[in-house]
Amino acid sequence: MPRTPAWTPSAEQQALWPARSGNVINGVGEARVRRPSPVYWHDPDVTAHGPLQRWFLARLTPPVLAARAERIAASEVPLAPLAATPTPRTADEWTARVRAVAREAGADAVGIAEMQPHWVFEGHEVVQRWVIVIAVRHDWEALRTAPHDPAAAEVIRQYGRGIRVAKAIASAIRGDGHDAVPQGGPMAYPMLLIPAAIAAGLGELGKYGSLIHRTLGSNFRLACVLTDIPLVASTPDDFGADDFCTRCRACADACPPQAIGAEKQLVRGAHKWYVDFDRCLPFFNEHQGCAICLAVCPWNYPGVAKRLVTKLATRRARRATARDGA
Ligand code: B12
Repeated sequence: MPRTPAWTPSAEQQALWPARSGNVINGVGEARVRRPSPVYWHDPDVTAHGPLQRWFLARLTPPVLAARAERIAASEVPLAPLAATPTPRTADEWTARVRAVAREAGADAVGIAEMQPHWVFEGHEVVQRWVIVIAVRHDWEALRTAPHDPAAAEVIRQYGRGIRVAKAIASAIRGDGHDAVPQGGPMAYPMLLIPAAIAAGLGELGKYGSLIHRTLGSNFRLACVLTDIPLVASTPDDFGADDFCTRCRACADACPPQAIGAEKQLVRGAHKWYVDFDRCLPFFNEHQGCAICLAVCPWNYPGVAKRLVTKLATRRARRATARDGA
């Protein structure tokens, strides 16, 4: 299929565009592993693209503003007080409890990873040892309308659900006498969620820079909880999505600003799929968040993820047999 013709940002956005490239801020081409620099969804006064972030928020339409009000209400609910007597539990017991609370609170997936310093944005600090990562699914019928209002409203509604689930987990841990801190979007800090989610066994990085989970596809939002209770780390889940993305061009062909490349790139010491920030952001901004890449991804069509996982496992087994027989 031919690529969608190139899209041009409005004059209004072009006038706000900073001299500094977001790709340079993100460390494209850098071989050294380093912490990410704040680029977007940080304090707009301290980032080069801050004026564009303000412009985005000033243009939200009424359905999106209604979802935003729900999301803000969820983020204002206070955490449970820290109980005076800490409940002792083993790492296995805590892990089972955290998973149960997460599911009860509505998480569609949950995983645990040991915190890594290079996930934390410059200028921020995470002192806790563990990160509990949760995923909450978007309603598919709403999400598939991207880049239109229903998808934008759904994304924000799920930010609200993400923070509600993260707070439920943090409150349960605090109720048992141990501290825990929730993190939910849309603001980015203190840490990057995707590398933590990969380490926590929630899936693989897709060509379009979002995470692909073996049953949810990429049709979800992430949130997390930081804590020091003893926990058991999950195992990364490599089910073949990366290989699939190498052959698939659905997102790259459908992306109006052509922000998704065919090849992986070196970014802050990791060779990975990378979305061109300078191309993605203007379209994202003009459409209250876009998400066309999620809407066209085969992994997100209802019922498809399970079939793809089976197909990829069969392909792998066939390759292994051919190798062993060679
Ligand atoms: C800033 C931001 C954006 C910016 C810029 C992204 C960019 N590529 O530069 C804009 C506004 C353009 C954007 C767009 C989108 N975003 Co966004 N974004 C974020 C945010 C808040 C911070 C990420 C960031 O600063 N990236 C800039 C630099 C660090 O990017 P990077 O080096 O290329 O790293 C990216 C990935 O490669 C991965 N990553 C980072 N380090 C490493 C290391 C390894 C080894 C690997 C494998 C991966 C990996 O994480 C980064 C995610 O952008 C995160 C939430 C969070 N706290 O993590 C959500 C987040 C990544 N976005 C998300 C989504 C879904 C989107 C959109 C589809 C929009 C939408 N309406 O939903 C598009 C997709 C475009 C894209 N993937 O880049 C989701 C992803 C959910 C999922 N299924 O994985 C997140 C996690 C928000 C959430 N809470 O759910 N986003």
